[in-house]
Amino acid sequence: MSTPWHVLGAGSLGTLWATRLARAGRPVRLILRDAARLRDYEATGGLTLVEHGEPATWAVPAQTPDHPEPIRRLLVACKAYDAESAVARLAPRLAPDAELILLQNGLGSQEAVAARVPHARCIFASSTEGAFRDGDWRVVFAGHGYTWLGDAAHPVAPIWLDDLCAAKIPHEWSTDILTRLWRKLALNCAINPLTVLHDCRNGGLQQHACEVATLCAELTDLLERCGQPAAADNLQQEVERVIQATAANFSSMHQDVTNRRRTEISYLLGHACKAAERHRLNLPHLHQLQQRLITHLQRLGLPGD
Ligand code: NAD
Ligand code: KPL
Repeated sequence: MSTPWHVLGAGSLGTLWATRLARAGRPVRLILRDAARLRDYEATGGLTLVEHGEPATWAVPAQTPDHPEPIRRLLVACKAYDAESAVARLAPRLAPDAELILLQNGLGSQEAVAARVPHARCIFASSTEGAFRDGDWRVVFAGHGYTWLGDAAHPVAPIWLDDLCAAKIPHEWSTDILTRLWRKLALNCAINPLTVLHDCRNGGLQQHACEVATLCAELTDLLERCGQPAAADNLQQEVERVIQATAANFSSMHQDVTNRRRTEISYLLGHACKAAERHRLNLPHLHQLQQRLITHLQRLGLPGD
């Protein structure tokens, strides 16, 4: 039998991956937080993916983190702020040749995970696919996109990309995954916090073009100082293009705040501000944006980290 995919986190992306792999006949195991979640899942009977309005349920087997089965391939599909502790719990189960695929947005969590499991291969991912939960164990496939995968330390692609082809998960092996992650982080820093502070859709930022341009200039300086000139290339133009192309959408951070969920601010703006400090780069607008956002979140009773 082919190597099982252990999927840590049965949320939006975890379900999107687990159901497509299961549909393609690949062995998949969900790892749920604890015995209570496992009972609840088993009573429901499976994971439901709604695609083009059509729900389909897959009885993907599930287990808790203390299950004895060794793990060779782990898809880490929790939020950035949960990834390190969730993987640390699984470290004793990882086989010597284990590979982890890290789906987290932003930067910072990947390094923290890799430090916890120094013998495992950690593959970083950046995804433009979109999914959201519309009930327990039920996810809607909202936006078709692409997932780039890469390993900054070893450029050779893993053989299991065949499983992604079979599962019809659009993907590409990337030899510059850090550039992709930095570029996405910069886009998210220029757009998402402002949509929260101005309480608007992405298109609403067209009324705040100067603020966006000032942030893009500082983010460009940061990317260049961090050795990421390709990620800095024409950043402002790309931000303006994304604002226009997604004008009717609410950013993911805006959606988190609306749903009173913790944001991933520490792995986006927080990571950018820390990198600037490390390089002794003075970026006053980015810093002020971080302070305004933290104050705003705390006023709403949400975590500021
Ligand atoms: P989500 O909140 O829907 O799912 C995360 C799941 O992980 C939850 O079910 C949570 O209970 C589970 N979890 C957390 N800690 C756990 C633990 N210790 N053990 C077991 N389960 C645990 O999150 P999501 O939207 O799927 O996002 C995951 C990552 O992917 C984020 O970094 C996000 O920014 C990124 N991302 C999401 C989308 C999307 O459309 N949802 C798109 C691109 C990138
Ligand atoms: O990726 C995004 C998000 O909402 O997180 C966009 C808005 C497209 C860029 O910041």
